[in-house]
Amino acid sequence: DTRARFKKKKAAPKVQNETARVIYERLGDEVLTTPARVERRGTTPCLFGKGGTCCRVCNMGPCQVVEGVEELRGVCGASAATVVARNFGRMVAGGASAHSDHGRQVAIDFYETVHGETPFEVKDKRKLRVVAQALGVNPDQEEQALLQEMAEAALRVFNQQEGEIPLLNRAPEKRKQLWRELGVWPRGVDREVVELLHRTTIGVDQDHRNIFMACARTALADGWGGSMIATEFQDLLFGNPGPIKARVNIGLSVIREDMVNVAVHGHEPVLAEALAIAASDPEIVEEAKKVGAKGVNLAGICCTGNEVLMRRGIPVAGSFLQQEAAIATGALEAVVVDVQCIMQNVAEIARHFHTAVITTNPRARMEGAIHIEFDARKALECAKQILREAIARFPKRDKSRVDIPDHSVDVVVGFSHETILYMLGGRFRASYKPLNENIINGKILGVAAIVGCDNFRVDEEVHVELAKELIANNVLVLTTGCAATGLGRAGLLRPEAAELAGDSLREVLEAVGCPPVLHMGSCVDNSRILIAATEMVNTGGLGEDISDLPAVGCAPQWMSEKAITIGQYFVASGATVVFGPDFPTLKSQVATDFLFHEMERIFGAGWRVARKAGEFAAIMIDHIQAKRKALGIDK
Ligand code: SF4
Ligand code: MSK
Repeated sequence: DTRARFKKKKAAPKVQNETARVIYERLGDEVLTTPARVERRGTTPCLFGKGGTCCRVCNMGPCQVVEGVEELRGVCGASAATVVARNFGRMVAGGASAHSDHGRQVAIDFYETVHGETPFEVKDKRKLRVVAQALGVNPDQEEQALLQEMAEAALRVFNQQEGEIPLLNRAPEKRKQLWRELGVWPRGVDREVVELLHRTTIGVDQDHRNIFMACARTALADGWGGSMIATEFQDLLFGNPGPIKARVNIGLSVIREDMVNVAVHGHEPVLAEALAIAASDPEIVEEAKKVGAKGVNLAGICCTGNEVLMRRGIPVAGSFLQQEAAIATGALEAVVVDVQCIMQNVAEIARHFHTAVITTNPRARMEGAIHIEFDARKALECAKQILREAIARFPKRDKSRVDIPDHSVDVVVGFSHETILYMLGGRFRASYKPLNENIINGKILGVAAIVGCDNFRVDEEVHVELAKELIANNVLVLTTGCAATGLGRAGLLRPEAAELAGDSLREVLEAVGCPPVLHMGSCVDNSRILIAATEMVNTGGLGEDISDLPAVGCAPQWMSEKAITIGQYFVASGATVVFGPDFPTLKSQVATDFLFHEMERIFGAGWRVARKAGEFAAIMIDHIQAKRKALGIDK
């Protein structure tokens, strides 16, 4: 039977990531790790599910639908294109709700902060007026009134029922006109997500084209709404990232043998910020010393890691792929989690060590975890309570089981769009013109974004090979999310990596001391890429719209629904994206043609799919060359 089959297979998992591989090998069969689960399940998941043609939105199904076979439509008569579009729409709604619920929490934290209810304060005063203007708030008013009005305007982005989300006004004129003509300018995040879920229930929207256009509107609500609120208000509260040196990957300077180690894992930085403050509190340091440690050391995982890396230089132990491996070093006293990308297997791995898994958010609890609820209004008390739980675990650490492979690597991070403007743009003219001039004269061929997750079902680190190929061809690479951590592990976030770039890109990078791959933050920070692209048009004078730029995005190892939403908001904003190693619509040619070709006609950008690094690079470089030709700058 299935159970016996699963048990019989011995784990010999393929692991793309060297650090994780070393640790997993040491674990052997002791614990059922995620790669072992992949191995035991086999390599071929359900093809209907994978290709998007399994419908289970009503109880007459599930219906597995085959395109072009009349008898194999859904019981209700649904075509493959409709089923695929509905499933895709539900992914977009899921992804948008995740990032945007994060954004909403940041807006609430900001509201409470400006009303004096949290220990935080608004750190970035320079950016205040820029964000106020983007929200349609009059920046020329007394600061406290301005802050309160901004807090209310930020919350309205989510619950507004009619009208337009104001942040989209930042986009180039031509794009705004297009969104209005197409009727895809989102009204409010909540309305768009709920409407998309409604449309994709049984018996509502049955035109795949209409569903895909609703996907575009919902995704725009996320990118230019919820995610942008998250990015901008986190910057206001915790500071705008600037260039900072740090370390990534598991290693002795990241996970410390002589300290209480606490991994912060998830997405919303407010918890990690509070933990960072509490970790240096003399009272907490003293308590750590009493149990024989030198103090409390924080290390990041996934996007919480990227947030504190960008702003505080706190090291990142790992991306999504390394969450189990970090625990299996045997040296983590606690993994503190909030929301998103925390695998349930984390609790299973932790059970074999002295590590406490501490959930902190009422939206995300886990079996086998301790729950200490985090409330931003009592941020420091909560953070200290969490750290005390970790400190209490330190004496239980079994030194004979501690093994920390020393693979950590130096990185330079903190490339917010303001930093890029300063370093590669006009330091004194505050414009992207100098960057654009280097694009026009061909020193920089174009710009590519490598974003998104890493994925246990992909055997190789596609991000790394791809980035090397792109920079060798003089393409400047921007990165966010777990892809950024992987590129850091490979040493590509160091200025010295400029030596891997083509001659002309290297010349530009060496003049300013930039790495060839610029870490722009967590996955909500893809909104920074939207702003950078907009600024290249608005202040840099390269083309009239984002779709004119020699720029392209990709998510070669996407895993989360959030990546699909990100891809869709890039496409609707005029940036073509390449996803891989597969795509959730491929079992309907009709639906896929719409996304890959018809969207290109409508938005000037479409979706593509590739598997291997070389295929990604070829598609992306061809796309950049085609845009250069259209701009008349192909030399
Ligand atoms: Fe089947 Fe139609 Fe129900 Fe979907 S909505 S499960 S295709 S009957
Ligand atoms: S954490 S969404 S695995 S990037 Fe943002 Fe990483 Fe993807 Fe989660």
